[in-house]
Amino acid sequence: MAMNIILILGDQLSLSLASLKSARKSGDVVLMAEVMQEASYVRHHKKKLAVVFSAMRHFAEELREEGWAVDYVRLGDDGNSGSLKGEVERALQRHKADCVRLVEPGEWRLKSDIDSWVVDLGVTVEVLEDDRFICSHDRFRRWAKGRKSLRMEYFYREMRRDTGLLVDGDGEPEGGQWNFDHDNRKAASPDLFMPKLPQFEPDEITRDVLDMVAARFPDNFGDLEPFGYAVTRADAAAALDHFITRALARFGDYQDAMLEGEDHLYHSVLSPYINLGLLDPLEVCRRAVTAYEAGDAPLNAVEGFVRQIIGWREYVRGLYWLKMPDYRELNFFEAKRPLPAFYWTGETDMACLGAAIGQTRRLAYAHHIQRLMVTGNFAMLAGCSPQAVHEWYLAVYADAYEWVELPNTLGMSQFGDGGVMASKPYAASGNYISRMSDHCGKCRYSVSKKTGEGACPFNALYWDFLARNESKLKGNPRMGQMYATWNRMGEDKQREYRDSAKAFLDALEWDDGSWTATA
Ligand code: FAD
Ligand code: DLZ
Repeated sequence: MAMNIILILGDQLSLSLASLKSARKSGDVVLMAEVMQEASYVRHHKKKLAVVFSAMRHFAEELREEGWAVDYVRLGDDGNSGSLKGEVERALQRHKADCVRLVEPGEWRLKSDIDSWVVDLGVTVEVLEDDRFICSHDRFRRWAKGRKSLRMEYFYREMRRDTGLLVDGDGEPEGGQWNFDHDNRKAASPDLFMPKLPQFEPDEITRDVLDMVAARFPDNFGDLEPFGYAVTRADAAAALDHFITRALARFGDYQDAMLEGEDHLYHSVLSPYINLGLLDPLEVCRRAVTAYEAGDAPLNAVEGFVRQIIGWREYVRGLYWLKMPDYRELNFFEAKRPLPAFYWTGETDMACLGAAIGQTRRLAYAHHIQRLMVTGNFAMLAGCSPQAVHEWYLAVYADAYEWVELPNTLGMSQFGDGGVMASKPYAASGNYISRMSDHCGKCRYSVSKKTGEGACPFNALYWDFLARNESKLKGNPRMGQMYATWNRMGEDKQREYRDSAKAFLDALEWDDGSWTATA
């Protein structure tokens, strides 16, 4: 039988991968390749590069221990062509093979590239569906077909029934409700006990990767060290254990909270591992449900956590493949500004933004509400182009891959799709941040001051955003109350808000492109 090259991409680090299941340990060769094409399509955070490369190298070792023949190409290896296509071509020649098999990539960009390989390389290219997701492309298309609105909630109920998670024998939801979100909006207070996140000491493989990233990507965003991410399946499992036993019980209550000096509160920080393939999403959910069944975590926490994974995560992936490639270009508000320079430098007097961007630089992590209601909200209110915002999110987080990042950024946080994902924009003034965090007490700006010098910029930006986009939003039934308030305000007050927003935006320094220029 002829030899096949089994190409495993950097975010496909699962022993259960469909391409491995269909391969022969004696006869086929696994190819993994570090290439500049993937390392530079955005200027990834240094920690993201280190997590991916180190996890890839550890996974190659694991495969060898399992008896696979692995051909691993390092970024600095002589002759590295810089692209996946080039590395496949070289491997086909090295091993005298004429068939490459791989699991479909997570990003449209790479899928288009792979589509050209059959012709360009003149070989057989077998692309298998990624069955690590619960919902297949076909299943999602069937769910979406003919629906006027593609709301996550209805999709999620089907995933609950499909997986049997938190449903009884009649397919009815545990606790009588599908969703306990209304219980999950408590503001955090500083006297809460926050579990410290486990830190994993870099081993020799990781140290080599850290040296390589430091040498080759010195100008990329973010701090490379200290580095404490898990890069093996065993350490990712330890991170999951830690979350289930120490944090899950309070995950629901404080899901939307933000607290100075607390980078993750009761969030799991598991997304990098799930997205890389080190943890299986269904297994993660089952562990949470087992904790509920054992009486170790309440239903609002476990349902909320399970919803993020079998609901949101599967839903955004389905939506991405349903709507791409056009989705990436959508810009409902026709917003054109670049990002403020402080998204890259972290230099801002706004305490909430300073905290979210500061920890993003340090850790390549911010939790959902920081991403949605602080950096996302600000960028939308300021009129930044959703494509510029997308590029930032894709670069700065350790868990960022376009299939999950783009719908969350362009759809959920920027309303760039005009309401496919969200029924109204996630726009909020300083009051929201004040209610959900303790940032405002330490901020140079006053959240109770609405306009002028020293007022929280979110306040004027919020009304300016509504005024600017009135023609696009006033027909939205969920925005009616806000426009009624705006229209009752009177012209002088309205002008004050708009002038205040303009003065703030005029004084900002904007990204001149130097941070986003790729190699
Ligand atoms: P937890 O709060 O502990 O949630 C548990 C798990 O649920 C996560 O690990 C993740 O796998 C999943 N999850 C939660 N929310 C979502 C969601 N909205 N979409 C998909 N999965 C979800 N998530 C990414 O994995 N990669 C991204 O690039 C990404 N970009 C985002 C950009 C914006 C603007 C926003 C608003 C959200 C983005 N998210 C992204 C979703 C979410 O913010 C992260 O998954 C979450 O913050 C990861 O931290 P955690 O592991 O502590 O999550
Ligand atoms: C993110 C990433 C990086 C930084 N580098 C590589 C790489 O060198 N080789 C590789 O196979 N994969 C890498 N990845 C992950 C890919 O970018 C990812 O597979 C695609 O974006 C599809 O999700």
